[in-house]
Amino acid sequence: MPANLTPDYKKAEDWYRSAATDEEKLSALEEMLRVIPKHKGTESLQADIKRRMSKIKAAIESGGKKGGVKHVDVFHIPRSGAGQIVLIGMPNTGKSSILAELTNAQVHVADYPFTTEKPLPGMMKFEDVPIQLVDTPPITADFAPSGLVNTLRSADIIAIIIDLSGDVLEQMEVCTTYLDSHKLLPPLDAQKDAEWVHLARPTLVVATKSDIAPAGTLDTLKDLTPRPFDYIEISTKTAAGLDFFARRCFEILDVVRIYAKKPGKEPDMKEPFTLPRGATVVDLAYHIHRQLAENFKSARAWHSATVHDGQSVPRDHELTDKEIIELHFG
Ligand SMILES: Nc1nc2c(ncn2[C@@H]2O[C@H](COP(=O)(O)OP(=O)(O)OP(=O)(O)O)[C@@H](O)[C@H]2O)c(=O)[nH]1
Ligand SMILES: [Mg+2]
Repeated sequence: MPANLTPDYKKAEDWYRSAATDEEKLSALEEMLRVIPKHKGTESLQADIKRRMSKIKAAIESGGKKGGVKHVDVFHIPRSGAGQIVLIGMPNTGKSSILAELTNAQVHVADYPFTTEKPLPGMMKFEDVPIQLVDTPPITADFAPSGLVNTLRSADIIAIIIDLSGDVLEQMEVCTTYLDSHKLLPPLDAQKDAEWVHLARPTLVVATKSDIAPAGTLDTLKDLTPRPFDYIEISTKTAAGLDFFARRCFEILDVVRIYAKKPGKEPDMKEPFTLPRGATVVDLAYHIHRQLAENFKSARAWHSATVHDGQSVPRDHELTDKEIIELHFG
């Protein structure tokens, strides 16, 4: 590893490591090449970055070709990490600023509207759990990019971004009307039996710019919004509420994190697996390796809420958050 790599380079490299798509990897590699200190000690690393860029470019081109025409759906963002949170909001409300603060993605923030033109993912961390945030182009009362609904459909959580220094009721109206028109919001009580219930995504309202908001704005918004949304107030300028935002996303995703341990070895405490709450030891085995899982024999658990450290657990043992699990295969 060449010495003298700068924090900017490390940030771009972290972005590359957490990138979910080839397109995002390519953007991160371009950034790595742009910021890498140019001296003799980094020459082979620069060459290596260029090699990786050509390989990814080739993969993007061949993968996207259909009958000779390249087809890339920029609105399709493959899910990655413990869950995907897609941000939606009117122009200039602070969507890209949230990614800029909480992820390594190099998004464009500006004080004029329509800065963001296509969705861009980045990885946020809650404790040791990576959670994917997706920035999107803005919507207005008259316009929304036609592909946006595809981005939203794959979301585990939709985050409605409301700028507290603007007209909050208009923003809420525009966002909920758009989401409702695509059946993406949980139905109001009167519509409980509606057949689209399964299409709706859990929704969180993120009220931004709390540092410059007139007092009481969020309370007015809550009082005048008929839906029982979960609200979080943040400022990307002061960082107020950002930790809480990450925690709420983790809680709403309702996943457990599990540290895997090989027999006779220390557990891997760096990269937990995340599974839906209620998942069992066998689900974990399948999650780790579908083929190996067929030969699953037994398991032991540590830091479990229900058994002693190192105790054998049955295949239907329900996993709890932060458990260490050792799997044995035949
Ligand atoms: N005071 C204050 N300004 C903020 C905050 N968050 C964002 N801004 C500013 O608001 C402006 C718009 O921010 P962006 O993050 O680009 O907004 P966006 O929603 O991504 O905008 P579009 O891409 O046009 O939809 C920029 O000038 C930011 O610096 C905040 O918490 N407090
Ligand atoms: Mg933006």
